[in-house]
Amino acid sequence: MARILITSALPYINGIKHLGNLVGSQLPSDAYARYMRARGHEVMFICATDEHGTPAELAAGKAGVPVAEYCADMWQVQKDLAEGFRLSFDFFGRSSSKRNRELTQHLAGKLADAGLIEEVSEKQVYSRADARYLPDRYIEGTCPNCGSENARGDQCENCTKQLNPTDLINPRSAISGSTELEVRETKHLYLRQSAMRERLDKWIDSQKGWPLLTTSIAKKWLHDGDGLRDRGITRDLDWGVPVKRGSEEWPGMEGKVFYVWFDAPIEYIAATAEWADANGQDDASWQRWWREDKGALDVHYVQFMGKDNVPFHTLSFPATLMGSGEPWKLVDFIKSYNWLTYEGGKFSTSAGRGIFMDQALDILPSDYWRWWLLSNAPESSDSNFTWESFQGGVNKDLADVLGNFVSRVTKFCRSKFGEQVPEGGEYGAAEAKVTAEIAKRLTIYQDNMQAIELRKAAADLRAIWVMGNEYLQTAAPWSIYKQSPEDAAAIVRFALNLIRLYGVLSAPFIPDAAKAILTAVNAEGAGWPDDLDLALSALPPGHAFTTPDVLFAKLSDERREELEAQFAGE
Ligand code: B3M
Ligand code: ZN
Repeated sequence: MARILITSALPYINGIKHLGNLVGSQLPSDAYARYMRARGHEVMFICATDEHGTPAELAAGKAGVPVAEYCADMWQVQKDLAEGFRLSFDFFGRSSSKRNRELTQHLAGKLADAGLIEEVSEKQVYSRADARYLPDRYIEGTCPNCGSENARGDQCENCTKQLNPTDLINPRSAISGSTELEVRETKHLYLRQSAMRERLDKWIDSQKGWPLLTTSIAKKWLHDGDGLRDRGITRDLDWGVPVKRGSEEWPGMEGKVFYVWFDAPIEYIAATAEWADANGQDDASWQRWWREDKGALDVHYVQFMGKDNVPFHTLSFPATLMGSGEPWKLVDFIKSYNWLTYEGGKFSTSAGRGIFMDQALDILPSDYWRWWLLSNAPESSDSNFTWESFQGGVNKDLADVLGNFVSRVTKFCRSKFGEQVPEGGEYGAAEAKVTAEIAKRLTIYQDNMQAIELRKAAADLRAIWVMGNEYLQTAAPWSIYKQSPEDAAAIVRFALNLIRLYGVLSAPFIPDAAKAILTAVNAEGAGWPDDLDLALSALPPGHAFTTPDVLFAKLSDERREELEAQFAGE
């Protein structure tokens, strides 16, 4: 048994996330966490809302409520949606928590002690029309790296380059659109990432088996020209973690806050402390996940995120933790995702294009979405959501393959033998053959789950469902029954055990259906099939079950067309 720490990138607080956000970190991390728990490992699975910075202020301003109130409300909304999608976080925290404030100030103090923070008199963009400084997302313009016209002051989403507001060509205010901007001097703290370049380089080289997407992005920013620049870690904003050096005031930094990307990843740790607080546990209980001097040496730490977040997790956050000189647990494996597109284009909040988490749950239960999203996860390249593909996934995989198998077997059994596992007959060559086939594919499924190749793992799972269908089709208990009820009984017994197996194996992907299946066959506590032969005779003759309702309803062509039109946007 291992100890596995899993974090999902923290969703920004500034609104309800769309399905592309969901499949880019929270959902795959959940499937992985569920799988690891099912295999008997001790798992700590953490997420939180990312509440600071300009996006929060801008969204609260738009909603016309104070930012603290906006964040509190939106945290609840996001938490409820996470539950709606059955995301099994051990804790869903808030980056605005007291724990995060204290830990962020603590780490900044340690970095300063280590000589890794520099006070810089800096040029910031000031907008006369808005009467304020325009950090990060308050300013937009053309990317000096790729020419995209919608780069923001902190990063270009198109090419992932981290930027400073003064880098932008033709800058404009994101608040008023004003281009009457001027550059003023103000004092800020910089994290001397450049001083840690060698340590980071060595550390990245020592990481075995990181996905290519992750390593190439990290290496690019480490070596490309000015890649690893010192980063400003403070801002002229009201909302955020006040700049302090540990618990001491920081002369000259009054009224400033830390940059959102400085405190957000620290919240992974702080949220684990919040988990301890919420459960009446002491500091030792969260430190054993995060401090190598307090028991975290044997923890395996996996992070999930969209690819635009990779530079912050491979460079900035490790720089913070390493630079502190304290033995914090660093990430062991970073799983990063490409983009999900919607009907060939971008998801767009402003144009109402694409599907958002709340809308999705109004249309269909979470398992339908989980299945399509995970079996089409943008793992090796971008993926494209289309209603047609979604309909195919629902109707073919879930309804025709899994749902139909469960329904045919239980209904046939009920009509011929009653609602209990039938007695008589014995498993023969056909059962041995399909058991061997499943065993082979199950090993591949497990390997893919272990490697977090979820799209491939979903294909394996589906293949295992198909094997049951093919077995049933060939064994044809409905025709055997006339000559030999005994032989039909053995087939049905085997098939009912397959249903139980499917309940266990499917849980990381479709937890509600998996639970319904296991409840129906009266095997809620069923564990992972370490011994497949045993697992396929776990339900003994006489074991009672209940025939479940339809597991998955099909999506009709008319309904699909309706949804297509509804979500087409303007
Ligand atoms: N909130 C960025 C995003 O939503 C960000 C992730 C923070 S992880 C520490 O893409
Ligand atoms: Zn760019």
